Amino acid sequence: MRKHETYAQQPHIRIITGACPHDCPDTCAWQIAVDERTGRAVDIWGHPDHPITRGRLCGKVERYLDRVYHPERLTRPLKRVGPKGSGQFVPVSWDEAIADIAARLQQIIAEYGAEAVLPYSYAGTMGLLQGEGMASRFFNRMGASRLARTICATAGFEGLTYTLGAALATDTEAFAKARFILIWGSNTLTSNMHLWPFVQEARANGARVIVIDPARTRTARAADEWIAINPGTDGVLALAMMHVIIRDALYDADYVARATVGFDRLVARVRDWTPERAETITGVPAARIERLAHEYATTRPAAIRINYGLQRHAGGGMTVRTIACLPALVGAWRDEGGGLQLSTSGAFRFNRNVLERPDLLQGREPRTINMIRLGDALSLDPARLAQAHYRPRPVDPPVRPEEAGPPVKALIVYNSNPAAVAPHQQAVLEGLRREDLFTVVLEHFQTDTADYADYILPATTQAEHWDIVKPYGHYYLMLNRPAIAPLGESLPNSEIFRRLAQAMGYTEACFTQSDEEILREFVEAQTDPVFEGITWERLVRDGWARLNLPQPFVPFADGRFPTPSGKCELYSERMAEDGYDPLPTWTPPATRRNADAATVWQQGWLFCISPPAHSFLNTTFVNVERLRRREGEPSLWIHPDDAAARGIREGALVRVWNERGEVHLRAHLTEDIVHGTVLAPSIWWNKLSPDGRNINQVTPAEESDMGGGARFYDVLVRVEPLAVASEEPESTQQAVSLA
Ligand SMILES: Nc1nc2c(c(=O)[nH]1)N[C@H]1C(S)=C(S)[C@@H](COP(=O)(O)OP(=O)(O)OC[C@H]3O[C@@H](n4cnc5c(=O)[nH]c(N)nc54)[C@H](O)[C@@H]3O)O[C@H]1N2
Ligand SMILES: Nc1nc2c(c(=O)[nH]1)N[C@H]1C(S)=C(S)[C@@H](COP(=O)(O)OP(=O)(O)OC[C@H]3O[C@@H](n4cnc5c(=O)[nH]c(N)nc54)[C@H](O)[C@@H]3O)O[C@H]1N2
Ligand code: SF4
Ligand SMILES: [Mo]
Repeated sequence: MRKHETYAQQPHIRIITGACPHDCPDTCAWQIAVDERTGRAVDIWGHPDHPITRGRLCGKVERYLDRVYHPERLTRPLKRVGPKGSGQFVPVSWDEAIADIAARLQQIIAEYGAEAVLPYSYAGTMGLLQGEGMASRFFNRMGASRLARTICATAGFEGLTYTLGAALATDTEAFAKARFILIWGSNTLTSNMHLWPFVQEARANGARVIVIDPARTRTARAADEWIAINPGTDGVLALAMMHVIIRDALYDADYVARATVGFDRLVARVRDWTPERAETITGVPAARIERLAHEYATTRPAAIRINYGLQRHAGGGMTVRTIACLPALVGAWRDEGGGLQLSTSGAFRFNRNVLERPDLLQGREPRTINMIRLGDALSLDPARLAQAHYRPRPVDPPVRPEEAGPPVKALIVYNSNPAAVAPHQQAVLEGLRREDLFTVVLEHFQTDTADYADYILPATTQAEHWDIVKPYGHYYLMLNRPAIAPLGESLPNSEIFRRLAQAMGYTEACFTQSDEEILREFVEAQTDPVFEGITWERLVRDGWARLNLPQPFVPFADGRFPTPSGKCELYSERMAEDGYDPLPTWTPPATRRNADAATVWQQGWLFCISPPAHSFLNTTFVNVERLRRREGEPSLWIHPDDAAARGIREGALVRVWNERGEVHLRAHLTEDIVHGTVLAPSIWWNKLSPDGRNINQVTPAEESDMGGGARFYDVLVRVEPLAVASEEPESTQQAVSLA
């Protein structure tokens, strides 16, 4: 008997349906069993009826209750007593904390203006309410600095949008119909496991599955074939595939004529991108590129799953833009089970104004800070602060230091752990250590970031609050109901901002609405046809609702794209206007800009990527002991040849460093990573790492090409046995500049 059936027979057990809040494409529907005698949640499982969840949660969220009831869960507001970063706090009452925080913020606003307050958040919860819902009302009313939430996906998202017009994608269920599946820069079994059953179904019907990745991930092992590629070179592979497809007339002339613009110019562009040339850059043998292009163009339906892993490079936006041209070229969008999936989020055409209330800005236009530049944003040097301003496109003018605005004097962090996840960690920590910076952190746990707070405010988890979650890996809108009462004195983010708003003297009615009222109003305010028939009552009853889209949803079968031209833009006028090459091209990683890979390697550098560890979700779950034990310890995958050249043996502690910082990791020698690249499964907590640091010691805070996106995987490091003393990191002035 399955869990829900077993529990349904126990009179004291209540079963509540909710939605996983995590930053994961799958946005699962879950069920939680609560013992009504104690009010305690006793079990959690995947909802058996949800079409994507299909009764299964991942190994992390199966342990969700360990996290909810973790002995170190924050249950009372805490006020700092020791020096910044020492992690010493005493409990205080909510009234005292809220009153003091409001007074400090008022003081800062009076002296420096509201832009001196910076909210900092990301996707600790993907819920619309506990995410930016009440928080943006609060910060809009205040006129605080705005935050560009770029740390994950903006480069690829922009690249995709230039090409297709919106983040629409092959339906997840439709992957079962594909006969050729290219998993490109995605570790599906780790970061998107609910796609896999559809991939398996396709294979049972004869589909071939190929993974393109610098690492032989568990997904690459499970697939039919692994194509090993040098990081940051996927654009080259795509250009060479287009070269072959056009040269051998394998493209879909009818679809191209009907549904694309710029084909002739694309033909001229890819003429020089021969497989032989591509081999020297990508490391993929020319013959393999030929075969890949033929298989892709001649097997139907053909689906591509790309994820955000391949766009964490200086050319990440252009890479996604280039790959996104492939399905139109071969007409793959015609078929159910053909096309491409990066994100389904573009289908959720929400009107968010009723939720986030931009009208509360009342015409003010506060500066926007790019979140990946947190170290610069917290600097008291106006030149660095100016660099932290959000400039998503090349045509956006640089900000002069005298235009940078006030220094950041207050930082309010929620749903994020920047001391561990943000790049250029030393700069971030230096900022967080400022004694004159007033920092408030809303959290479940005393994270690396919370250690630097003046106040830590205990927040509820998804088991304890209401929300609506918008997925990016399927087309079902999800409702989360609370299963249990808040633990200790913890409060939902929404309630914390509600109380802060009242203490600040914000009297608008939107600061007194309850969570359910807000969500109901939000659902009822949606007018786009995709929400037709989706009511609050229906969400409460069922827990989810498929968008009002045809099933199957084959987004571009008719050849119409929501771009300015109405077609798939192989040539994009809008890109030209924004300062980009209007045609697909290769924008090399910053680490290859000044020298080719061979030179980089000769000088002793290695490329370094740090994709998701299987048992963590970013830094969430690192403190759940069972999951941390399963992950082992912070490690570095290194090719045996690269290890031998450095005298590194299996299991040795190594020093991984560059001019930004260093971290100590345990070497794991393996041919599962391409030669010349190292891989550090991430993201560990600093304080749960043996040397108190993580891989973001070495990652750069500079932007990628589009959307101000992050460049986590575009970095060079030196690796050496820890025992060997060495010279200090060299400066960027040498032949190869770090990026
Ligand atoms: N278990 C787990 N699941 C997660 C997360 C997690 O931390 N843990 N994180 C979540 C988040 S925030 C996100 S954004 C999503 C997606 O997060 P992504 O970062 O897209 O994660 P992956 O799907 O693991 O894909 C990354 C893969 O891309 C490969 N890669 C790195 N650089 C390149 C490159 O230049 N080219 C190619 N072809 N491949 C490259 C890596 O080796 C890795 O296998 O996953 C989410 N799901
Ligand atoms: N080196 C390296 N760095 C990376 C990446 C990488 O691949 N390599 N990946 C990047 C990517 S893709 C992303 S998305 C970012 C992720 O960065 P973050 O979004 O900061 O992700 P988490 O580390 O999971 O931190 C989320 C925090 O929010 C808290 N939280 C969760 N729910 C709630 C809530 O309801 N209320 C409150 N107040 N807090 C809550 C959790 O306890 C957790 O500490 O990291 C980026 N950093
Ligand atoms: S993290 Fe992803 S796979 Fe795991 S339960 Fe949540 S949505 Fe599902
Ligand atoms: Mo992410």
